[in-house]
Amino acid sequence: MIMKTVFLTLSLFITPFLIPAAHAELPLQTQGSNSSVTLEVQNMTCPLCKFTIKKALLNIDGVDNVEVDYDAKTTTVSFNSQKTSADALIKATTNAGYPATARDGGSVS
Ligand SMILES: [Cu+2]
Repeated sequence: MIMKTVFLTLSLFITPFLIPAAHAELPLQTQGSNSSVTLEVQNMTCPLCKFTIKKALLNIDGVDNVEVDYDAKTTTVSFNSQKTSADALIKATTNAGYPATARDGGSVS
């Protein structure tokens, strides 16, 4: 019983240190290659769709952050342009059932 408590306490203590460690493995070249794009996403019919889209995009290596706006039917993706591309993001949402296009005037920078 005591051992179990000690283990749980240790786990809680160690976890915050494990998360930054995983990020530290990213290569240093990622600096300066951060890009973002806003996609206009079709077929978003209910609020749960945003989770499907988010999951599909976060599965791509190089995607850092995904914000899905259900009301505006857009998704803004932050990604590493050395690892992936706007085309790959569009392909992923399309494969998940949500064809998308890069928003007009929304530059892929
Ligand atoms: Cu839905």
